Amino acid sequence: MLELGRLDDLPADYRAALGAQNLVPLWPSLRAVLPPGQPRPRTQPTCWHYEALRPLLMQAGELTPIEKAERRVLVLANPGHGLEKMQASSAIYLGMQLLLPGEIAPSHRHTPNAVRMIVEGEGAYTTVDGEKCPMQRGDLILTPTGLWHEHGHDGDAPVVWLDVLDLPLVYYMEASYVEEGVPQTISGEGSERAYLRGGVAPSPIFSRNAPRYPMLRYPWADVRVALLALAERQPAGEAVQVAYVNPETGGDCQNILGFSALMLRPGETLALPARSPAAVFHLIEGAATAEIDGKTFTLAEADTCCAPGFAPVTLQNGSADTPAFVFIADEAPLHKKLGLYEVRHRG
Ligand code: GTQ
Repeated sequence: MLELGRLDDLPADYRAALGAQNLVPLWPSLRAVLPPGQPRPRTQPTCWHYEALRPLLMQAGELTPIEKAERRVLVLANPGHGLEKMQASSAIYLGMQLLLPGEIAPSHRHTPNAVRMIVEGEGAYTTVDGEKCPMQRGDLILTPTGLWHEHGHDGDAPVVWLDVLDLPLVYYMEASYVEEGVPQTISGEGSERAYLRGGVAPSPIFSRNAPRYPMLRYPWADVRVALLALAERQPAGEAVQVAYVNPETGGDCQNILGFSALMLRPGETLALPARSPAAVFHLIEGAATAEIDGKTFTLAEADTCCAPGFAPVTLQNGSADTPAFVFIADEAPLHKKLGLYEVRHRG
């Protein structure tokens, strides 16, 4: 590829004249914005170990009352983007949130979509659009764009969850904002039970009015059962993976980020192809290693790591007799909608 002219090849007075008219020459930056062959992600393979993070999160509980935080969160920031950008990848934001017994994180709604993956503790709940969603370890709770949500805690020990938002993308789009609300009136609970049996959905055929987000809570107990059943019939070498879908459409449960759960059988190694979207891996149960672009991370329970787009990823169960369960968030729905989605199988 031809080497192009640089900015400092140009006379200073010419550059100043361009700047004064809000003009920029393309050619000194052409290779940076259109790199050959594949992107040059800022996103770096990065791992956040829960054992190291937890004491700092608990310290935040002592240092900052909930009234002074609204959401008491330590953000898992990718150094490749600069910590202050609070990004795990170009579109993914990750945060570990702490709620102490009796605390309330008040009702609000915002344009970014959020989900929570519950990491630790009992007795907390999120109320989403009037539905009370109890939090148990491994549950996935959606708070899609525009829906009111607040968190409360009736238990007696700290509760921690992982927040996954598309905040960096929505912020970049200059579309990010929040509205404050009032405490919600709880109108129901357990709507996910209507979808518990695959193949049937609530269907009063004379008044069909499926909600846009019919399922807000995906209990881990149910997802785990589905994975174990799948593992029995899936040929060895094929991934045991389920997607969190909208049970009305079968499509992704949210618009921008995709979510799935993966089981690694005892001793299993899974070489994933390089794909254009960035991805996040969070270990729900067991022990595993993740090799991302040649960097290997050892994952204990509640550890989280992220992979840039176009990076080959190899996941390995660290145990010979126990399965490992991984929660995955990725930018695939976004890439597919934009027509940018690519898979590159290893040569
Ligand atoms: O719990 O509503 O990590 O609004 C960042 C922004 C969590 C939340 C975050 C939020 C929330």
